[in-house]
Amino acid sequence: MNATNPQHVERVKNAIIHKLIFALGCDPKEATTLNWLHAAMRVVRDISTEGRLETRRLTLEKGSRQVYYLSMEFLMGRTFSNALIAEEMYDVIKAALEALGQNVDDIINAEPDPGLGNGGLGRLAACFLDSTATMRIPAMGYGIRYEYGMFRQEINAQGEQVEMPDNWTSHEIAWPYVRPSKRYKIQFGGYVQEEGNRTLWHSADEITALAHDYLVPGYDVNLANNLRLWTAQAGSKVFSLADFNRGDYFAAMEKQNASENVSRVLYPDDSTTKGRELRLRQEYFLCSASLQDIVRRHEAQYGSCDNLADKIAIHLNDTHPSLAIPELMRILIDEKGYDWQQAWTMTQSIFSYTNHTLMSEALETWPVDMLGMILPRHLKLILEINEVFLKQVQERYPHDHDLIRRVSIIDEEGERKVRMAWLSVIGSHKINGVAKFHSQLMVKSIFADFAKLFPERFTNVTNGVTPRRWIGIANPQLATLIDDKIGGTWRKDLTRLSQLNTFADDEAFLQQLAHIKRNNKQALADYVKKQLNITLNPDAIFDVQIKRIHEYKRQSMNVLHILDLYYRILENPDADWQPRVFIFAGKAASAYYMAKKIIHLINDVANIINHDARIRDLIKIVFIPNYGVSLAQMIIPAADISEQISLAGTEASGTSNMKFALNGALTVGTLDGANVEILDAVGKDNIFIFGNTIEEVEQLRREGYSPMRYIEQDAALSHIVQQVSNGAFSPDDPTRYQDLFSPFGDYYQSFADFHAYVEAQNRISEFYRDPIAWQRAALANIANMGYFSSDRSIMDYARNIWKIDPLDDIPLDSEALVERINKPSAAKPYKT
Ligand code: 26V
Repeated sequence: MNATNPQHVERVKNAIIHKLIFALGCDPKEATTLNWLHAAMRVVRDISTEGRLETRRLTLEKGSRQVYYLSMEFLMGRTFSNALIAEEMYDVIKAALEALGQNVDDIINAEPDPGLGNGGLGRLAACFLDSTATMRIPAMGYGIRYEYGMFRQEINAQGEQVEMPDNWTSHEIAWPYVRPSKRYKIQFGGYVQEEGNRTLWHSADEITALAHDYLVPGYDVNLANNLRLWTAQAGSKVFSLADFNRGDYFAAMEKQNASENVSRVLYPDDSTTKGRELRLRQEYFLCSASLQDIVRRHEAQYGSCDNLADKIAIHLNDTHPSLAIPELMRILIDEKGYDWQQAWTMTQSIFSYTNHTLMSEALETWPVDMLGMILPRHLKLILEINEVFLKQVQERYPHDHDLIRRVSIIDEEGERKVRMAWLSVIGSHKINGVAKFHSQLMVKSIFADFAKLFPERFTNVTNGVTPRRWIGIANPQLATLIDDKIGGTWRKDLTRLSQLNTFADDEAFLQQLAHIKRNNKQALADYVKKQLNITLNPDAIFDVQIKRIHEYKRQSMNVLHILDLYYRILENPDADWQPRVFIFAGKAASAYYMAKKIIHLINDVANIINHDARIRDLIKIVFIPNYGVSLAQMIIPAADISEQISLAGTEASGTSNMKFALNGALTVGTLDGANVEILDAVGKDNIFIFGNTIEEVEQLRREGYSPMRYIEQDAALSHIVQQVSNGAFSPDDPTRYQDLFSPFGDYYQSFADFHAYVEAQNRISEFYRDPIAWQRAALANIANMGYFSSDRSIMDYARNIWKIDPLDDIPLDSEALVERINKPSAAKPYKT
């Protein structure tokens, strides 16, 4: 569609008015920004819907294999801006809205950003859905439509995190299709009974899962995939009309509320897996609804499940949906009548699993007793799977009893527990890590025994990010500059960015890059001024660490460097210091004491240094509250420095590291996660790598790591730790940080890396003095990020794990598209 064609603009304008009146029942004279947003969304959704119908038609016609991506989290970000870019309607909608007296950017920003995830794992799922659609891979995401997503973070006057509910659904009407006909019964509890060679599950409770479909349009392909999110509705057994008629409204509603709690709230905790029954119910709710839906769709097309394994792949985004393995077994055996071995062969060839963390405390286990109480049929199946598996192991290694103990799905030490990662490995034909380094460590550490048993199952797929959102939407000026220089094909083939390498000595081009960065920094400074009333100097180095707050990510080491700089400036005020702005954002799990303390420390330190007249604004520290996808889109393009400073061996991949580099920030980072591959891609002169290697980290651990040793050797470090511990930054509560930099703690070895980190930071300040050299390094980052597109990740999955070919390419015709606006569908009818 063409914004310079007045007929197109007129058509779209009329379509928006039409939606406003007839879809939303709203008078244009009284319409609010949200009303305009919803009306414009509906116009774009019509186009995406055509793409969706086309995708289904092609999939059915070809009998294509398709993949189902099961994830407890999807951090989709705002929908409208993404759909505008995907359907190439931004300009025409902008012009139409302008003609209606509306500003497109205000309308885009009025959309709430649904926080249906914790962090990297959830955002990765969203980038992947975008890439499946763009790469023409038939795919469907399945998740939960939590009524309350990730909490909204506020920072109180004392500088502490406060968690507020995020009721994001209150205005959500325009994008999803609610599917009242797509309901499934989800059973819980009760007992199992053997009847001949059949097992009957007599459940105790039942709730209903209801589907909400969110279209995910591909970029420039006229295809769309679907994200199906489930909400819980109380089953008919639950609402007691008798109680209600008696006037006991509380009793009547109580049971209903209890069962609908299953989709009430996202677990905001990626650090621990405590015995949380509701979380287990949520996981099963997702798995059962999705598996029932998958099997129904397959049978509708093929009449039986005999060829299920030929036609579908199911991918487990971490172990959270791993109950899908016994759930498929249950459906195939109990409902479809397959024998155990047939069902198991199908199951193993259908499932694949991605591991996203090596941190032992994040590896899920469920107490056997709890699982047996909530899902007795599934526990029985898991025990059978374990028995068959252990028998095979015993045949291969008859004398290795310790191996049997280690690989058993049931952890028999202490309270008996089901190890969900083991179940996922045993039930899948492929298991992957998320960066080369992580995948190597995975088979040497947590999965070493399994890698010996099934070496062919383990592989790597390095993460990636979608360039449509992370340049196209987040950094429109950079996108336009790249378009001008090399054309627009990089949006679908990010390796084309390498053509930008030819501009490395083109000073005019480098200055354009600098100019765009300056504009993005100014825009962020304006936001910070407006929201927090803190003034940032856009000519300072913007040094950014934004991610979940976690000890292993070492935000506190970043603070140690800030304090080192602070004391050095105080000591030598007249030296030629390079001004720095330190930007932090990120949420701490509500029960994670240390992470919350780190946020408090950042704010306490900011409060003192920002107001210390002797510093003369050479340092500014800002903690931007309520980090999420939309904030990331604004902060990342404004960064000069990307902090990726986790202890080597702890960060599985990282994905913000890719987004920053793609937007021309230079990384200061350890040899961890995908940093290792970013180093290879951009070259050692264009990245600041520091700190101990994994071998050195392990060596220190073996020796008995002694933080005291570093404090004794380093007067500056010793001074900083003393000051913080003695309350120099918390005069109202001098003991507040006594336990933070304890010389007996430091599990993540910040003290050991401190010196190297400060040196790397000093090199950065020096390097920044040469703006041309800096921009050349920034360009080397942008131009060499081609590999880190999620399109490449998805094609790796499609070829090597899911075995799915792309659908045929259908060229877009802009005239035909504009004709479709507010007209009945041109696509042929299909069955879902
Ligand atoms: C665990 C749990 C436990 C139960 C409560 C809710 C919850 C939520 C998340 C997790 C595990 C989080 C694992 C995770 O997010 N890993 C991150 O995955 C990114 C994508 O692969 C990767 O880039 C990050 O390095 C990795 O930390």
